[in-house]
Formats: sequence, structure tokens, C-alpha cells
Amino acid sequence: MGTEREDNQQASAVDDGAAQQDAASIADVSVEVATVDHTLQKLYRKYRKTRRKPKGLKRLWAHLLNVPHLALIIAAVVFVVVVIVWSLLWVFIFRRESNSGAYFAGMFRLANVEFIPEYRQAESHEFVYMANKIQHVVSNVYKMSSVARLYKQTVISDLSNSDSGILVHFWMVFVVPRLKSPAVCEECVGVIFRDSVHTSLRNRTSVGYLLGLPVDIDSILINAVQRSDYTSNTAGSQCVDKMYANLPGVKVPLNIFSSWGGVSCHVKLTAVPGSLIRLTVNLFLIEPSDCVNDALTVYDALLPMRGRILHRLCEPVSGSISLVSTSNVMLLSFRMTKGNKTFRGNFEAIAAEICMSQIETQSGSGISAQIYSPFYPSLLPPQCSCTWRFETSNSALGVALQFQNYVLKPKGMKACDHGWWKVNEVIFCGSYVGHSTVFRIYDRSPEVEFRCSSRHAALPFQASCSSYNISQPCAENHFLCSTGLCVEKKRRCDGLDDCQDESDEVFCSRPTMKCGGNRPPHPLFVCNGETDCTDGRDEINCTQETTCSAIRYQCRSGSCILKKNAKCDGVHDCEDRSDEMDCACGLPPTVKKDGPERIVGGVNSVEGEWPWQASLHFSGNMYCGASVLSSDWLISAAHCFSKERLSDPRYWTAHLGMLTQGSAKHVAEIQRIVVHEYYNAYTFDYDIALLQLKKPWPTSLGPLVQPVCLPPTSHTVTDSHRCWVTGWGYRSEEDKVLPSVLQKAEVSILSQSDCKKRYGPVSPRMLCAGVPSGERDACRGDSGGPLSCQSSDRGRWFLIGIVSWGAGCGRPNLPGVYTRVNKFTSWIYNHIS
Ligand code: 4AZ
Repeated sequence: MGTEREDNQQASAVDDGAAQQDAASIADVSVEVATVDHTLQKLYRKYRKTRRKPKGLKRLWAHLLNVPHLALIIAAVVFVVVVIVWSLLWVFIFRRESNSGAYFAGMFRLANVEFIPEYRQAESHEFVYMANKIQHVVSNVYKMSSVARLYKQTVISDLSNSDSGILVHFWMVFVVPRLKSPAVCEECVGVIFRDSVHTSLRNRTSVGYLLGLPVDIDSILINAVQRSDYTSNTAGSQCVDKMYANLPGVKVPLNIFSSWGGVSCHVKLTAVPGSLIRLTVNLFLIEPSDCVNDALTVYDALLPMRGRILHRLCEPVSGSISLVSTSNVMLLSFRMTKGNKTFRGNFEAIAAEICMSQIETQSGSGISAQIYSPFYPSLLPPQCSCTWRFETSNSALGVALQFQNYVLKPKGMKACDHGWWKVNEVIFCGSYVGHSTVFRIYDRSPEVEFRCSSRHAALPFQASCSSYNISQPCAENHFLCSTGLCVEKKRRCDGLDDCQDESDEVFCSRPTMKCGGNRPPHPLFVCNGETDCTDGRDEINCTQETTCSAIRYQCRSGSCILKKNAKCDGVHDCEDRSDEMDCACGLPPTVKKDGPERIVGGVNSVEGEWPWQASLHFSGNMYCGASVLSSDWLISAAHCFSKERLSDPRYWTAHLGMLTQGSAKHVAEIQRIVVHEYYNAYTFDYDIALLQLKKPWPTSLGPLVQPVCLPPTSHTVTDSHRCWVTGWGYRSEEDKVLPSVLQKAEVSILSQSDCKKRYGPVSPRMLCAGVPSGERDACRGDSGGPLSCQSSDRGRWFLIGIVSWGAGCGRPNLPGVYTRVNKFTSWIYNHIS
């Protein structure tokens, strides 16, 4: 046996010999081209000869290593491997990808079927028997339908007792080929089931018998859900718990999550039949996040159905809040990816509130009684009904209802989103506001009916009831506001919104500046930064301490000074010097201004001119504007986020330090969106929202990204201020193409009464700005962006308005309407600091 080296030498010798012969054969071929058969035979003989030369395995091996053979073998092996890998990919990835699941959660009531306690246990024979029966019926419905080929299975998840019947909760799964359309739509799935029940309806009942199963057609609800909802709720999930409140009024503790390790956890609550569930949250620790990946969602059902969301908690709770279901079941669905998971609270079975009372209001100005929203102070459920009958002592007296944060307005074309009211046969809609109102009924014995009409749980309300003199609603020397409040007559036209809806400040002649005599100048002119009196008396002693009001600057110490625009003006006005603290805002780097290249109503901005301007992109498309408030907060308009998908921060990005679309210095992801809780989608009142970034923008962006200054409540804009609206929105109403360069247009602020003359009812939270010709204005796409004002040439820029709405764009005498930012200063600080 030779050494490995010797073997190699032998092998190479054999190789050499074979190579020489091959070379000879190639030479032969080149001269005997005409006799191909002959040549092939020769080649074959030579080949046989060369094959015979090496002996045994070694020879074969040596032969295999011959270069052309090696290439052939490698090619064959590669081919086989590729075929195998491709087949595996096809089986495990593409095939699976090309079929995707469509998941649904549903519920319906089986009428007149007796509920037995064994149905609570999914392992019991009774449950399995009943579930199989229902499953068979539902499967039959879908196997006979147009989506039969896609239908996979129905899983009955819960049977609970519902008024004289059984409430069935179920999952349904369809397998949909990826490229096939139409997919299984939510509406279609619901219609198929309802149609089947409908065809089986007999007589005038709502109960149809499907293969003997009495299904109440009115109770059917089917919603599309995510695959993760299905997998985290069904068998094999790590965290699904069932709890019962078997005795009315006995609180069952819910402190079960300290040891919970997963991301999703579900607790199904059931109470005694005929009762409702009150859930009380005493402590809930959660990292404020996107409200999708991190949230506690409370459902008015036992499965996570979108149409049954009662409430979503995305912020930590330390005080107590409670909410009430509309039936005897509730689902708590925890989804928490970050931080500690701590939840403390309880739930109890409570009786449905019989909300009906007779109230006698005494004569005199005192409060006679209180009315409360059902289950007060719990949040209002989506369904409820109350009737209050009032009686005053004589026909000259009407009934006054004073609400803390709620207002009733006559119902228009739109549905009532936050409460439906019928007062002596006239319909009103309720909505939430940030101040008190008085609703006056000119009748001595009115009947007031209230029905809950919110999609989710809503804020509770309370009202003080009293009687009032119909012919003279307010006391002597008092004035009746449109909000129903009474204010002193001397407060009319004093420049302060005493009525809360500015009804004391309309039809006021423009305050004239009277600088002579003993009367002090009008409060609007006092210490507003402009010398209105020739002797300058309106601008003296502006830093002396005085009583606080909305038009006086409040120092951090709590004391107030007369000077209105004391914040960050470069002068120390407060004793504690707080007015010049946190002033790294509103100063763009000195920029070279561009030539006067006019675009409809505006001109191109210059890089770095508006470093607080941000562009908000939804699913990759420019959608709204915003302004930078700090290293991790932006401010924008609530209406940019008012629909379901729009409120999901995961679809949004903020483009910062950008002049031309597509050239942002920084693109930030959004962590959460805070929409004002009183935002009214019909009136655009409270049109303000805050966006928290996932990460602060890099400080190195310095001059090109900077916060705008936030005006204090007292901040006033005078004629000497310069105000500009900026954005990438359309340049005219008919425009089809958005500009790529950031546009700017200088606009003037209108008085509130001029604004009302143009638009009728505008709220105190709105302000108008524009030019009489309409030529310079904001438009679609500018929404949420800034209206920035500067008091002097080198002064800081303050965010005075947020682009909100208007009648078209650029129309004469129809200015743009902006959210009045100084009305929200404390709301903003409460959220961002
Ligand atoms: C809008 O649709 C919009 N002319 C914004 C501002 C104005 C009009 C419409 C004001 O976003």
C-alpha cells in the first residue's frame, strides 16, 4: 500500500496519459471531420481503452476526477440540490403564502334554549354536545354558500346565559388563495348567515330555525379579526382566563397579572343572567405607546370584536375609573409588549339602571336636584335610556339644567354621536365641551328623555337642576349668554370670553383707545406690547403683580403680571425669571431669502426658514402638516387622525427638516397620537392632536429642526405681528398636483366677530386668518400645519394657529380657520411634560 502522496502521483500519471490520448483524439477529430461515425467509433474505442487502464476503485476515482467529468458531476449535483431546495420552498413557504387565512369572530343568541351551568366548562360533555350541534349548523350554512370552497371551520368558543336563551360566541376560519379575488369580505360573511336565518323565519318573530336551532336574527354580529386574535384566544394560548360574578353587588378582585409573562392575555368575565358588569380599574401600569400593540381593550362581548369595543386604555391609570357593559359578559384583552404589567381592579354584577325619576324644582335660585348619566361616575355605556319628569311650582318658572362639561344643541342632519335628547318632543344632540353650560327649558313641567348614542363608552355627565323665571332668566344687571350662563352686564365687550362661547363679545364696536380721563384703557390695549396712548400709559407698570385672568401672564410661581406676551421676549418680567426659561424655540437660523417666485397665493420657502414645520405621511403619502414642539413631540390637527386607520400611529411618519418633499433630513416614526378628548368631527371644535415620536430627533439636526414657541394663554396677536401659514398643501381649490417645495403665505388675523360674520358659529377655540381677496390661504394638505406669528423683526416665532378648515381655498371673504393654540396651552403641557 503506497502513501497518499504516491497514490496522488500515480493518479496524476494516469491523468497525464489520458490527457495525452484525449488530445490525440481531438486532433483526429479535426482531420477526419467528414467521417463522423468512424471517428465516434474510434473515440469510443479509445475511451474504452483509457477506461480499462486504471485498475479497480482507484482507477475509477482517478477517472472521475478527470476535469470534464468533474464539471459534469458538479453540474448534476447542483441541479439536484436546486430542485430539492425549490421543492421544499414551494411546499413550506410559497404554498403556505399563497393561501392565507381569513378569521372572523361572531356571536348570536339562541332563543328559548335553557342554559345549564355545565355549558361554562368547555370540557364538559354538555358543552361539547351543544357546541358540535351549533358548529354543524353554522358549517352547513357556509358549505352551502358562495364561499363554500374557502370555508374551513367554525369553532364554538363560549356559551353564556343570556335573557331566556344562550349567547353563542364563535370563531370562523376561511382559507383564501392569495391571488384569488374577491377575498371573503366581512359584510358577505354576515349577510350569508343572516340570509339563512331570514329564509327560515316564520310568523313575525326574529327567531329563525336553522336545522332546528332557534337563532335570533337581531343578535347576529360577525367581525373580521386578526390571525393573532384567533391564535391568542383559542386552544393552546398561554393566557385565557374565565371569571364569574355569581352574586350581584359582590366585587370580584382582578389582580391577576403580576405574574403574567406573555404579550397577549384575555380575561372573560361573566355575571349572573340579567345583570350587567361594572369593571373598576384602580391601577393600571402601561408604557404609553401606540394604543395598538400596548393597550387594554375592553369588549362588550366575550371575543375581541371591533363592533363591540367598550373602551381602550393606553395610558397609565392611577385614580379609579369604571365602565359598564350592556349585557352580562365582558372581555378584557391585554396586549402589552413593553414594561411592567400591573393591573389592579375588580368587577361586579350590577342591575340595569332604571333611570326614570320625577323631580320637583323649588322656586328661588337654589339648586333643587341633580341628574346623573346612568351608572355615574362610571363611563356611559353605548346603550342606555333615561327619562326625567320635572315639575316647577308655577307656570312662570322653567327648568334650568347646568352641565359641567356638556352642551345640548338642536339636532341637525347628522346623527347624535354623544347622546340623544328629546325635550318636550324636540330632539337635541349632546356633545362634550371644556366649560359649563346651562340648558334652559321654557316649560314648567317638561319631560326630558336621554339615550346613550356613542359607539364606545363615553364620558359621564352630571347636571344641577333648578327653576328660573322664564320672563327674566338672569338676575338684575346680568346678561344671558348663548351657553345659558348669566354674566354681569359690565363684562360685555370687555375683551374676555365670560360666556365661554364669546356671546358676550359679539356685536361690540371695536374698542376705541381712550387715553384721557380717569378711566383705565380697555383691557385689550393694556400691556399688549404696543404703545397705544401717546403718553404711553397703557404700557406702564406691566410687570407689577396683579390678579390672574386669561389675559394676564402667569409666572411659574403662580403670580400674574399685566404684560400679555411676557414669554421668551428677552426681558425678565417675572420675579422668578420663569418667563425666560425654556426658550429654545422659534428662532430660525438666519436664512437667505429666495427671489419673489410667486406660486398661487404663496411663495417657495427657503431651507431652514420654518424649522418647526413637519410633513406627516400616512402609509407613505403626504397627508397633513405638523409643528415641532420639542425633541419628541409634534402638534397637529385632530381631524388628520379621526378615522379608524388614521388613528393608528404605525401608519404615520413625520418628515423633519425638509424643504422639498422627499429630501427630509430626518424621518421619524410615531409612537402615539393623542387626539383631544372633546374633538367634534362635525363642528371641528377642539381640532388639536399631539404626536409623540418613537425616538427624539438627533440634536445634530440643530438649525434645520427646531421647536416653535408655544404661546401662553395670555398671548395676544396685534396688528404689528407678522403671521405666515406654511405647508405642502394644494395651491388652489382646483389644483391636482401638490407642490414639492414648502410654500409660505403671509396672512392677517381677523377679529373673532369678523370671523363669525363670514362663517356664523365659530367656537372660541377657532381663529380666522387670511386676506380679503382670499388670494393667500391654506388648502387641503396643509391641515395640521402651523400658523406662525412673530412680534418683531428679530422676535421669536409663536405657534398661534393650526390649519383646521375653511370654505374652499382662496375664496374672497372666506378666510382659513385655524385652531386657536393659546386656548390649549395647559392641555398641551399636561401631555408633553
Ligand atoms: C382642508 O381640507 C382645508 N382654506 C384646510 C384649510 C382650508 C380649507 C380646507 C382653508 O384640509
